[in-house]
Amino acid sequence: GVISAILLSGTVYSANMTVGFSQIGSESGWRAAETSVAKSEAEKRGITLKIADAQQKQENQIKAIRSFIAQGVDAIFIAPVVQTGWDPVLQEAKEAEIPVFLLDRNITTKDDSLFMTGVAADSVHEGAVAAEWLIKQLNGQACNVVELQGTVGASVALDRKKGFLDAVAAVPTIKIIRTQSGDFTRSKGKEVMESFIKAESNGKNICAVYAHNDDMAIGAIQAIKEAGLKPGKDIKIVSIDGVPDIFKAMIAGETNASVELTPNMAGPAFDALLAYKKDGSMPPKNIKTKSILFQPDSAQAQLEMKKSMGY
Ligand code: GYE
Repeated sequence: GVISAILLSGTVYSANMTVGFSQIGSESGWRAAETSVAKSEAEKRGITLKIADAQQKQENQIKAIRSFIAQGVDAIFIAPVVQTGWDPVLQEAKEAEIPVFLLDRNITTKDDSLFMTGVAADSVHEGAVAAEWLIKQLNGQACNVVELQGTVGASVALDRKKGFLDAVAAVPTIKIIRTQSGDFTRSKGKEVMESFIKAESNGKNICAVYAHNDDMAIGAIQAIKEAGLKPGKDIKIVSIDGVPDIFKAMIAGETNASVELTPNMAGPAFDALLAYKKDGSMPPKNIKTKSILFQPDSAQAQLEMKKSMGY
């Protein structure tokens, strides 16, 4: 009758559900967008979302996860700042029968049953897409590349590095002459780029920047300008994320390409959670989002689309 219809509809589960989200911090524009999309996706489904900001520290994430377990939340979402060291706290969640969903970064674990699914892009592929753009642009011309890496130990930094390296390994005229972490932030990206410029004949020895995210690319643009060079022209730039500010930089002619990734990581995780709570159905171990490269010709349209989506 009426009661079973309500039970079967699934909405009865979402209405009273609480999800704890251990977010990394606010290092980048992409991260801020992910947080705000998570809030609106929760609201759409009538789910209560509690967000804990870990300020880039795994120990803060572990504390937040323990507190979510103590509160008896219905599920835990984690954007894992680094790749290793999660098994003990995930074991605690498993013992408390709280399903865990990973967002936007991966972990290495001995036991895959410690999480339900991970929603993320293929970061090795993102690095390869960035490299292929550069290889095509250069068309055989020699090029010294500097690399701005993401947070040390983060899966996305390791994988974006690997994907790019593997692709350029086949092209002996492309050399990565310097590489360092800029921690995914604008300020660190700028600082590291300044030191690269100083060490490489005031930037004249640098042909291209590969930044693991847009914010570091934006920092690099500032450093290049301050050194009296033209970003996007004297030094080519390719990065990852597709945030509004990088499209603005493309429109200004100051950067060349970005591999977009959606900030909507929470939506697919909520859907997987609702399906699981409804009838126990298990999601695939990985839910992959797309990676599409954008260049200045489509920057205006992308910027408008992002705006209309509220990013
Ligand atoms: O690309 C970057 C960030 O983990 C996919 O983290 C995410 C990355 C994103 O802060 O901007």
